[in-house]
Parts: sequence; structure tokens; C-alpha cells
Amino acid sequence: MRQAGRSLPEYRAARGSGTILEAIARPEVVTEVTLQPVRRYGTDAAIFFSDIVVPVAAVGFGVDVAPGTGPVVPSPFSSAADLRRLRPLDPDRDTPYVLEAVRMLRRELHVPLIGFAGGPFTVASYLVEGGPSRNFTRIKALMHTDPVLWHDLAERLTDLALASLRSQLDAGASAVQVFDSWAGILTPRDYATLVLPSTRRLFAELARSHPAAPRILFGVGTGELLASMAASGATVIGVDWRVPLDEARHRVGPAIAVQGNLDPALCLAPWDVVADEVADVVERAGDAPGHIFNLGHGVLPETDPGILAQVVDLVHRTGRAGVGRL
Ligand code: 1CP
Repeated sequence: MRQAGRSLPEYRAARGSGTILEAIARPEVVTEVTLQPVRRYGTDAAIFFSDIVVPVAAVGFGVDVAPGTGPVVPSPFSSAADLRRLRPLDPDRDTPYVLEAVRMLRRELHVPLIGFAGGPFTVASYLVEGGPSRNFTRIKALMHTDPVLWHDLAERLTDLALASLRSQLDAGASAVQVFDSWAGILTPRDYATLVLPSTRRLFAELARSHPAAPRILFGVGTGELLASMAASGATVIGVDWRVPLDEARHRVGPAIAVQGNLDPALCLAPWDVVADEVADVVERAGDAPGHIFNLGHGVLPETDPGILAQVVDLVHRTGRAGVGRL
């Protein structure tokens, strides 16, 4: 349940008034904010508190995260010369605060910690568009006008994600999630030819260095991409609420686990409606080969924390014991 903590009063208190990138650079704040939803809800795993733009910000690309907006890039990526702004990540030097927070969490947590990074398309979209986008016109134009430059950009971002994920696993994370949140804006062919290759390399290299760590790939609106995503080397595919999980299972095939997929907006409905939907998700997920119960995307800020507590409790009572443990 990404951003499960964001709607909590204790989150604002711990985070203070600085920017999110400042909060992310303070290991004791990151540790506290990561622990809060686990404490309150008793979830079976914790998602590390950070952001997908941390590696690009740490190598000095020039990106900030604006309150109420998200990532903003005053000088967007536009030509081959901008590749120089994406030097390799040295996690010990560039993001020591991430590693310290992961180590602190490893000591505090009694459930697995999920480390994460942004997928190549989603991180590139912020760098090329200059911020959040509705139609993703600039990045699509770049992908189709200069596929060689796109390839070089995607490969640089894959190297950054790989270095970051490996460092999080080495510091004590148990699993990784790649958020290619906005990949669903692409045609299946563009995803398969322009994004899947770098994603495959990312997961292949992770499988080589950390074979035991589950690899989750997530995106929104990816119904038509699920079969392609299942060929990425991920061991778990995140599914949003638009595709029922039994149908998603058909699309990803028998060897891959699924994650999801309660509609976050449903958590604003009366409890009996929510309970029916939770039961439906658990039912459709079936048994094999694994289901991580989750929302289909992040928690909406107006969500009542009490409803989320009831959701977690219901899943624990009705889900199949042991199947969902990472
Ligand atoms: O100041 C704040 O509190 C701003 C809100 C916020 C938070 C809590 C942002 C800005 N980032 C984060 C933390 C964050 N980001 C986490 C930590 C775990 C958690 O809170 O549960 C994670 C996993 C992310 C990952 C992330 N950042 C994604 C992928 C996940 C997803 O939701 O699809 C994306 C797309 C971002 C970019 C981003 N950062 C922040 C915002 C508002 C956005 C989205 C902007 C947009 O709509 O394009």
C-alpha cells in the first residue's frame, strides 16, 4: 500500500516542514516514516520511504520534488549532450543516507523491507517532460524521432536503477519493486520494443547478483502490457484495478505471482462495499503461484486510516495463510 503512511497524522509530524528530498536524506525520519504504516496496520512488508527521482537527483541531474506537484526538472533532457548529466551512481558516496536508513530498518523491522527504483520510462518521462505529464508528448516524440538517443537514455537510467537496487539489497532490503508507473501510456509495440529490453536487462542483472530477492514490476493502466511485462524477468507483476486478477493471471502466465489490485477509490465507500471487493480480489487471485494483496495504486490522501486497518485485518483473516509472505 504505497503512501499508506502519507495520510497518517503521525506522518506529517515526523516529516516536518522541509521538502520531501530533505526528509528522504534524513535516515531517522525515513526509518520512522517507513515503520509507521507497519505499526498501525500490521502489514506483512514495508515499502522503503524514498522517491523514484532520488538516484537522478543524487548524480546532480537537477531535479526537485515540489509539494503538491511531484518531480520538477527546470532544465529538461533534450539532446545527447544531456547524457553527461547522468553519470553512474556510486551509492556509498551519492546516497549514503539511503543505505543507513535501510540498515536501521533492517534492525527495527520484523517484516521484509521492499526497496525500490523507478522504471526507465517513468523516470525518463520526468526528465524529458520537465515534470508530471498528461499526454507524454515530448518523451514519445523523442522515442520516435531519435531511437538511438532514447536507447542511450534508457540504458543510463537502467544503470542508475540497478546500482541503487543492488545497494538497497546489500544493505538489507529483502525484495525490490520497479515502479514503471506510467508505462501504460505506451502502445504494446512501443513498450515491447522501446522499454522492455532495458527492463529485461535490469532484472537479469538483479537475478544474477541477488537470485533470492523477489522482483516486482508495477505500472498503472498496463492491462494491454501485462504479457510483455511478464517477459521482463520480474517474479511478480503488479496489476491495477482495471483488470480482474483472474484475467491478469491469464495474461501473465502460470509462472508469475501477481500483486494488487483493490481500487484505491473504493476505500472511500462504506465498509460493507469495501469488504465485498476485498473478498472478490482474494477470490480472483486464487492460490498459485502467489498473490501479494495490495491496492491497485497508492492510497488516496482522503482515505480514512480506519478503513485500511479493517482491510488489512480482513485480508489476514480470509487470505490463504503463508501464500503472501515474501
Ligand atoms: O511531500 C510529500 O509528502 C509529497 C508526496 C510524495 C511522497 C510521500 C512524493 C512526491 N513522493 C513520496 C514518497 C514516495 N514516492 C514513495 C515512498 C513510499 C510511500 O510513501 O509509501 C514511493 C514508493 C514513491 C515512488 C514514486 N514517486 C512513484 C512511483 C509510485 C506510484 O505512485 O506510481 C512516482 C510516479 C513518483 C513521483 C512522485 N513523487 C511525488 C509525487 C506526488 C509523484 C507523482 C507525480 C505525478 O503525478 O507524476
